[in-house]
Amino acid sequence: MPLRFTTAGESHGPALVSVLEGMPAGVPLLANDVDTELARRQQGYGRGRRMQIETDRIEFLSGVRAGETLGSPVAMLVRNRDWKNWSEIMDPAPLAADADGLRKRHVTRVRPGHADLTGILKYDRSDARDILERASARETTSRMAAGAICKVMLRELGVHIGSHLVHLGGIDAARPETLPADLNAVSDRSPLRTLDAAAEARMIERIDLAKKEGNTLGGICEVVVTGLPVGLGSHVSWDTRLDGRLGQAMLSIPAVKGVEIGMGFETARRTGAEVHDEIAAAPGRTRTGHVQRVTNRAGGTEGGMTTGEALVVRVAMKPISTLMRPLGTVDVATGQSAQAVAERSDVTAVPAMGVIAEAMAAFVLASAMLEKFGGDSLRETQRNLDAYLARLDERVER
Ligand code: EPS
Repeated sequence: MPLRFTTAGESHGPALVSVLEGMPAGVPLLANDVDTELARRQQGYGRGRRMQIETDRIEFLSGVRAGETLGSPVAMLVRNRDWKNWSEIMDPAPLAADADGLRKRHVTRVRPGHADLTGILKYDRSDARDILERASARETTSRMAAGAICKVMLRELGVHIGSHLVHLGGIDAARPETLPADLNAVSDRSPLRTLDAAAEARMIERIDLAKKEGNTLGGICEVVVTGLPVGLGSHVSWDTRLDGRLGQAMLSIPAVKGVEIGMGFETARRTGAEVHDEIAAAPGRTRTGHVQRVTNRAGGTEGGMTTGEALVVRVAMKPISTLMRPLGTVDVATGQSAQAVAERSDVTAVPAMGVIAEAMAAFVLASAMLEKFGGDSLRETQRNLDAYLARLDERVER
């Protein structure tokens, strides 16, 4: 069964829902494994007041028993604590008292850059709240829940995922030559999840300034995955190439506008000799097939397959489209020009985006692992992985 997940929930509705199907039985899983990931997404300097209201906690509704997955769909619920302030606005029942058919807090001064305008035209709505509640990046909480389980499965198979912020609002963070072995243990200690303390101080000043100006900021995070075996994904068809699948997953994160793997866009500006990674023998490195890329400019994929080197994916997020000093727009109720609505929001959510990108990478990689190794139980998946690794060893022993 292919691994898949679906999410449901509005930002100010009663709860967010996530259903993950196809996870093998026997993956050790505690609510805390998910809660820890949910909490990581809630961090980050530059978030607004909403994050002080919410303390995201998972409730398993199915698929987990006695600390292990059962192989059945894992249904999960995260309640919105802010719901109590929005229950009337978000009430599914018709509001008879609404004289003009519009609810309190309705939105007609649509925000440039947001889903507001295109959404109401496409779905034929008069209140952009019908669109923005689902377009809100609050939905990524549900993705984190599914991704957290994928991460546990990958960890059991020797694969580890971390991330750090490398750019914010025009300021680059220096990327150390060698990343810390436990990347998140270091990046999670930083309020911006960056490894460069000097850049961090300047980024914080930049965020404070943007806040004063009623403006917002974007940035770039880098996801790094270690321990992958060579050969996940495939060169054979367009939709089996792992790069393409990672790209789709990353670009589906709200406000994400660009994805690079390894050297990414820079490869276009360089010669072949400056781009391709030379290969050297490296006996004992089973997961790469007993070789080593002398450099890892490819970022861990060749021909749409993992090489076994670290997978390096950079993800670029545009500035959030809710500005406290709003941009010009059209009020769709009157057709007149207006200032866009200024809803409570964040100055930046780039640190959170990096954590979400980890979750999306976890889902894509767990899917690719299960495609290659199968297994209705984790033990079976592990056995099949071990047999593949043994074959990689055998090839060099000949
Ligand atoms: C968001 C606006 C803000 C963010 C929210 C995403 O929420 P609110 O409208 O309630 O102030 O805090 O992010 C989250 C709630 C979250 O959990 O990340 C938006 O419009 O996208």
